[in-house]
Amino acid sequence: MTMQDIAKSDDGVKIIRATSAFDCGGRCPLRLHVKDNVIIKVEGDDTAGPEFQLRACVRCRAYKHYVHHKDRIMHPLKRVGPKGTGEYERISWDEALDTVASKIKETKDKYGSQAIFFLAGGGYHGNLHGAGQIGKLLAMMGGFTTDYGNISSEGAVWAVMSTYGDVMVGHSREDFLNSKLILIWGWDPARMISGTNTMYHLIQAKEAGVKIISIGPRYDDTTSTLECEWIPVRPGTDTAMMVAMANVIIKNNLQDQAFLDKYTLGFDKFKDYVLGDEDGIEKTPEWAAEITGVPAERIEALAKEYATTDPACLMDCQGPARSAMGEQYNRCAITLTAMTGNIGKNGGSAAGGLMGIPVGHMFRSPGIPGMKNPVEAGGKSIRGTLDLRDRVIKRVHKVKISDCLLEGTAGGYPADIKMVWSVSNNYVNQYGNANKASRALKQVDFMVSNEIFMTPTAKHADIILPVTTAAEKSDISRPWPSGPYFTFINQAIQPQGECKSDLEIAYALAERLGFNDFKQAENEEWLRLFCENNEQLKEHIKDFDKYKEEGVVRVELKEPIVAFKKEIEDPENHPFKTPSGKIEIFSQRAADIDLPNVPPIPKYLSTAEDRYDPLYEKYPLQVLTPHGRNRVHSTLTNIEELQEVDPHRVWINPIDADPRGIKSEDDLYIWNDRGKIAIKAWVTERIVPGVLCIFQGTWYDPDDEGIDQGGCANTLTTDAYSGGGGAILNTLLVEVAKA
Ligand SMILES: Nc1nc2c(c(=O)[nH]1)N[C@H]1C(S)=C(S)[C@@H](COP(=O)(O)OP(=O)(O)OC[C@H]3O[C@@H](n4cnc5c(=O)[nH]c(N)nc54)[C@H](O)[C@@H]3O)O[C@H]1N2
Ligand SMILES: Nc1nc2c(c(=O)[nH]1)N[C@H]1C(S)=C(S)[C@@H](COP(=O)(O)OP(=O)(O)OC[C@H]3O[C@@H](n4cnc5c(=O)[nH]c(N)nc54)[C@H](O)[C@@H]3O)O[C@H]1N2
Ligand SMILES: [Mo]
Repeated sequence: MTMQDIAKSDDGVKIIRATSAFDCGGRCPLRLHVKDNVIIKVEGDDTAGPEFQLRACVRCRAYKHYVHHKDRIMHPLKRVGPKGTGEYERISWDEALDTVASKIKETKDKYGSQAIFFLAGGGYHGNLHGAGQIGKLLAMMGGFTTDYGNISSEGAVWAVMSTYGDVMVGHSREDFLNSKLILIWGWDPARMISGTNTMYHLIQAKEAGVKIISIGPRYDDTTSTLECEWIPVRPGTDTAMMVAMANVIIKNNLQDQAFLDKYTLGFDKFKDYVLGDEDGIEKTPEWAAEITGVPAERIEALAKEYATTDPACLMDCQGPARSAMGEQYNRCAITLTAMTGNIGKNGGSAAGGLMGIPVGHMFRSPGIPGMKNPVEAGGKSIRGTLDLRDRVIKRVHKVKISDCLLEGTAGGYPADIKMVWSVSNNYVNQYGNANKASRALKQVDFMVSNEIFMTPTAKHADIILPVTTAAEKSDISRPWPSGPYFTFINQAIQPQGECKSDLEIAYALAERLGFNDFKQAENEEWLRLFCENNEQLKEHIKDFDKYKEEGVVRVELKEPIVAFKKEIEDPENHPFKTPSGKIEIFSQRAADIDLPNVPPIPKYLSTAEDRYDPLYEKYPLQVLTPHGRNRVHSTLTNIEELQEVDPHRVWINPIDADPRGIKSEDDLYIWNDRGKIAIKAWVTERIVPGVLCIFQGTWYDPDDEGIDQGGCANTLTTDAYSGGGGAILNTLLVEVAKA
């Protein structure tokens, strides 16, 4: 038993230092007050003075309502009604594990291991207890088929890999103070956190007099908190605006030509495109104004201000990159930062949307590193290639899992899937085209889901294995993407009901399947060994017991971390990791792919489901599907206290609402050819006309007519992906009307 009893008061309340393991990017130290195995109160960080406190937000403040929610799955379940309806009966762990073990063996014997699909998501961000061990077990059993790519940030990853050859493109947040101008471009850290305390550092910069301008389709929480100028832009058109800014910079000869000559490749080709020498169309501010809705004068003035303010910081992110040509937005943002010589410099930025710094990025789920999946033996490496066609040899793109399940080898997918094991994800709800995902899972022979709640995905499983929350197990964790610190999750309470962690499920199954040496160490011992033996970790975590006791280890930075500082200051010895060793504004690797949606220089191109698509006549509204403030994806959606914080409403501008007779709180239907949702209205000028905003993550809940009463954004989104592999979750057209 590893219960921590760090402080004990007379009334029998213990205070446990922990964090949640949610996938929000933050990681906030919590003090969980526990009495009689119940969390009765949650307090935040007290391990530093106010200026260094890692302040928890509304989601972790509601942690006790989540851990002790009445709808927790408390024991193994077997499906007794049709798939998707949620009709289950209680069974014993023995029966559940025997069934799963025999289904694995049966599927392997009858069809081969490739017929088993391992579907793992980001629901749990601890290091020891997550999905990795289930993967390891399946690999030992002969392997599995799985997906490739990242539902979050594949567009941005492709952009930075093609341009820099590196994903570490961030600065540590205190470097904002060194800037003179910050352009927040499609980024809303007040809501999506982006590393605990990012807003704190932005507010400090604002108070110190740094000018901040926000560019995006919504007047979002960050813009309102910082009270900064908002430049409204239509979704999916940022690249056009950036290209026009490049035009203004070139026409006024404001580019840092010495920087471009020394560090970059292919600027001339980009310049030919921008000036119209390539295709006869000059990308002027007037050209961009028609596309973006931003007045030409504003684009011109912004370009000049950005190019003449030194240093200036352009913060692009991943939301706009989750669109039909998303990687071009990040590629073009990088090009602007190169044109202004802001890369590798304090107060500047490398752009690229990922914002990671190389501290605390060493955590991996055990079982994944070095894990050989026999099914993939002989397949091409999925890493290091920009050409997605090379990756699909053995794996399936994340958003194409439904098609793989439905079409199998006949559709060109690597296997005919008979069994699915879903761990810490809500596939039906969170990937494009929920109706198709539901259809696909319904025709799988056997599905098992490890879950905490009866989610829309779990409802498709034949067997559900009840899983513990992070409060019920000890683990180590870290924030992404910024840090720099590590947290210890001390087990606060005993597992609820009969719940087990994924790790314990893997152990129990390993025994049944005859892998007697599967378990390498007791949990706490495992954590200690991991911290002591991991090269990067041991540099920071010098005293495991202290780490555990205090719940957090902070990495002291002597100076702010600045991406590519070495590459800029000492280019001879530190080339960029691209084939040319330079920042590749022109990418030969992209040119070799030779596809129209993978241009070798950053370009704005019209796409399916934009305003120029003929479909726009039928469906004249664009949609944004950002991440909700009161939940983490679909996690916490069912917490009533959090629903009150921010009721689920579609944002609609009065210009679109009035002609349709729509008022705030009206019941609406929103639909396209993929599906139809029911949702209430919020009429607001905080969104540009012609665009709706539906926060993703509410639970898919189709009624008898197939209308999703849960208002799930992904009932409307597509399961297509961009040229760089980005999930297209912010490019879609719909119509809306009163219900
Ligand atoms: N509260 C909360 N925080 C979270 C999460 C959560 O679910 N809830 N999820 C976490 C995870 S896993 C991730 S990957 C990150 C995601 O972080 P992001 O990808 O940054 O988040 P999004 O909310 O998708 O999008 C950010 C902003 O982009 C804007 N946007 C969308 N399309 C466009 C466009 O075409 N142009 C412009 N200029 N702006 C556009 C949206 O209005 C939104 O405000 O957030 C993390 N943090
Ligand atoms: N329309 C639209 N869709 C999006 C996005 C968007 O911007 N727009 N963003 C996308 C992004 S960035 C992401 S990262 C994905 C996230 O999508 P998912 O990775 O599917 O995330 P969640 O919806 O939070 O689902 C996680 C599930 O894991 C469960 N869980 C938590 N802890 C554990 C555990 O220890 N073990 C097990 N077995 N289960 C656990 C939770 O109960 C929850 O049901 O969503 C994507 N979907
Ligand atoms: Mo994500």
